[in-house]
Amino acid sequence: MAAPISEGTVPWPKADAARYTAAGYWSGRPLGDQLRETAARTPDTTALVDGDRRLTYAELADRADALAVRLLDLGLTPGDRIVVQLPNSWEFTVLTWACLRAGIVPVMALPAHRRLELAYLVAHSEAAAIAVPDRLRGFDHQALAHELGKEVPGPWHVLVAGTDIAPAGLDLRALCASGEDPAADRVRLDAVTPGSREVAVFLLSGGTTGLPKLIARTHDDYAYNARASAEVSAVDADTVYLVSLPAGHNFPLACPGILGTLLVGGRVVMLPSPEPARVFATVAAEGVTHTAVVPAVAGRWLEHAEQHGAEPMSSLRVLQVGGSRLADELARRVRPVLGTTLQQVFGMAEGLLNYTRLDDPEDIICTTQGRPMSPDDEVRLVDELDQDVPDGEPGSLLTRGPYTPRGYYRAPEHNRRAFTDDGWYRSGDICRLTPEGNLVVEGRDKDMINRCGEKVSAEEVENLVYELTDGISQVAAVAMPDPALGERVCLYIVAAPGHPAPALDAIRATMEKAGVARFKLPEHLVYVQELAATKVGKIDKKALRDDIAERMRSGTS
Ligand code: OOB
Repeated sequence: MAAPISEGTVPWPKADAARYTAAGYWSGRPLGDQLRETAARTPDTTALVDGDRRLTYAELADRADALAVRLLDLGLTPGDRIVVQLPNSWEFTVLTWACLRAGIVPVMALPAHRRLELAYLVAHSEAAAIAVPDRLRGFDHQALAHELGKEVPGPWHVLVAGTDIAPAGLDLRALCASGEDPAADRVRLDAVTPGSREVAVFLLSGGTTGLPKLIARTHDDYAYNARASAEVSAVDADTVYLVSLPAGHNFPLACPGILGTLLVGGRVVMLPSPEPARVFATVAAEGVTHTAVVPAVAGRWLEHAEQHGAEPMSSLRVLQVGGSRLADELARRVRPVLGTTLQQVFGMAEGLLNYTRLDDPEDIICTTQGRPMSPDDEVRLVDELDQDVPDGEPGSLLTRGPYTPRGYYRAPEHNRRAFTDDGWYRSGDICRLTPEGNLVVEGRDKDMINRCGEKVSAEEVENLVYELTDGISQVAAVAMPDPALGERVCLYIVAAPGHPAPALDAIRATMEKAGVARFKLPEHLVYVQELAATKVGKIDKKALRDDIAERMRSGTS
């Protein structure tokens, strides 16, 4: 039997919870109920578009309810976990909505994850099911999903979106069909409605440790996250929101993303990737008004518009950019080239969201990462001793607030480091506050590589390389600057005495074979006799980052 989720979560202190409720941030209503209510208000409006498939609110809500009931009939019970590894698709949205209705908790994995990541997520969340595509980009997700079940002690359900479904799998599309009796489904689900303080979804942390952490987001906090985001980005019933980043990321899921748009009666359009030609055509065809991208994608879209014209983007009112630092120079091109308002978003799956406001002066929009979304977000910038830095000086960002949980799921030891004793989350971002009260992200003091918005833990990569590759005496993974992706993973290696230095291709192949997601594989190697060390004898990552940046500049890498 899987342990109840409540045993692994860290609740907000009672006084804070009462404060957030009194202020109206926490509504006390689970997300599934709130979505149902929107659907009841605008049943005939189109809610969801994926290629040729268009679903009205009534159709979407009824399909989600039917799926929720079928999941319960399969033997899943409220509180059970399901790993969701679906590409951007209507099935993703129906399944997420269904889970929120039935109190089944989706664990938001990424299509890029492979055996190592998925096995860990299944084990750590004690999942009873997984939802996968049959195949994607040549990879057999279905076969892997069945294999993962061999390690699961209890029943294991594999839900497959696609047409090529093995006999042991369940056809997710069939499970998403409209029910015979929507009213009966509703009654059945009313009986299992989750409490608003219960966990709604598990998000994955960007991670600075060996393994990614799970972030338990409650119905109350996540609904607030989505609704308040909708307000700051002017998402309403007239909005057409395009999803092209992986939908399981917090940004496209709830900032305001899919959930924020559906909560206010807008329309969600799903595309499998942010490839410019397809995006431009879809924006024009669907009249997209809002979308969210990482800086690397914004750069590709700007280039595309400069080459082919921005006319197809004329309906786009707000381009949200976040996930990694947007260069001021790129930011300044958004309005002139695309004719749209840029909104910088500096957020984290752990909670805190900072937004530039749509009516901020252009200079603020282009040179800062905005300010906290909620009046009750608390932010401190501190030095190494956790003392507040003087105004305007860079410091390490700590935060608490109504949608920032107080600890990771089932990670008490890690929580002692990642949170202060009084509940502040240590984001690891080095920021400075401008006189107007906006944050500028200047760097980070966490050991992570931000590859095009995908976060790679240096420690995780180092552990894998040690484990999988012979002949290595020391290894350090560091961020290497990259014009297209922002950063890539670079390895510094000291070969063991008497061993030939291992080649990059061999290291990558071994890691891939072991089941590591491709975006974590090293893309560059530097062999050295020894690794730079700090005064206390730790590997000096900063020196290594400076070294690789210098090698790139001078072309000696
Ligand atoms: C978003 O969430 P995560 O959890 O993948 O990553 C969070 C980290 C932040 O701590 C920061 O290091 C970095 O990503 N980051 C940014 C940034 N936005 C995120 N660094 C500089 N400038 C930005 N604008 O990445 C995320 C979650 C919700 C909304 C947007 C992004």
